[in-house]
Order: sequence, then structure tokens, then C-alpha cells
Amino acid sequence: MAKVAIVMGSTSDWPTMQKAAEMLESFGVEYKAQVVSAHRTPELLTEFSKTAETEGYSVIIAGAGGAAHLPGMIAAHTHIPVLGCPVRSSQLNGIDSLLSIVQMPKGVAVGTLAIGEAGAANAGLLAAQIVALQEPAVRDAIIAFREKQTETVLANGQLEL
Ligand code: RP5
Repeated sequence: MAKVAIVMGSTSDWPTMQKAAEMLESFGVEYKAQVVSAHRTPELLTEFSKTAETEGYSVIIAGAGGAAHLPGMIAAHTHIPVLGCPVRSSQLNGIDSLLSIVQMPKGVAVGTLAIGEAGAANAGLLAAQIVALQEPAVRDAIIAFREKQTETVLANGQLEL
């Protein structure tokens, strides 16, 4: 059963949100990805959010661009942790997405990541870290990833100027 849900406002968000999926796959964390739009499919948003716990999800990654109300509205319907990913928009370069997601009112939380692919990848990493609290194999995979990353930076750090 998938522990992580990846939802996004449009299929056009997938190239960005795929980075979250790839990160989860690298740690062996199962996920299910689908389009749920706050504005175009509001009833699906409500149904998805209210059934997320019984579906077995431990964390929800929600990505959207522009007037990005998806993460906040999902968080309004569930107590499962929601990680919000601002997708880079064509008009305002994702600043609109970021501001739409980040400034939640006190009492309803969304963990907001950076704009674009790095943020989506880190949403996948953070979701895996949450899953790792209950799954030692995922914990071990994350520790190995971090160690390898550090080794790579150290090995490549001596620049020949
Ligand atoms: C948002 O509007 C989506 O999350 C997407 O980032 C943006 C544009 O959607 P499309 O017009 O490409 O479907 O709801």
C-alpha cells in the first residue's frame, strides 16, 4: 500500500513533481500520483483529503502553480502532514505559487518547500524521512544517500584554479 500521495493541480505540473516521485523511488517508498485540482475538481479534492487516512497515506505531497490553493485546502480537510510544492509559473516565475502556499493561517499547517524541481525533490526526501520514522529500511537508505552525497562533494571539492 502506498504511504505517500503525490497530488498536483494539473498534468503540466508533472515534470516538476516527478522529482518528488524519483526521490521516493530511490528510497523504495511506494507512492501514488494523481491530478487533483483545487479549482477545477473541488469535490475530488474534498473526497481525496477526507479519505487519505483510510487509504493508508502517512504524508501528502501537493504541488501547484499560480493561485496554488491545493496544499492549503488539502490541509484544511486532513490531519495528515501536507508538504506544499510551489510549481514555477509562466507569468510570475513561481513567486505567486510560493506566496499562495506558504502563508498559512495559524492552526492549519503546510510544510512549504522551495520553488521548482529542487523543492519537489526535497519534498520527496522529507516525505521519505517521515516514513523512515516507522521503517528502518527507508531510514538506512536515507543515511546511505546522505553519506554518499557528502563523499561526492568532498571528492570533487578540490578545484584546480
Ligand atoms: C494550477 O494551474 C496548476 O497547478 C498548474 O501549475 C497551473 C496551470 O495549469 P494548466 O493550465 O497547465 O492545466 O492549477
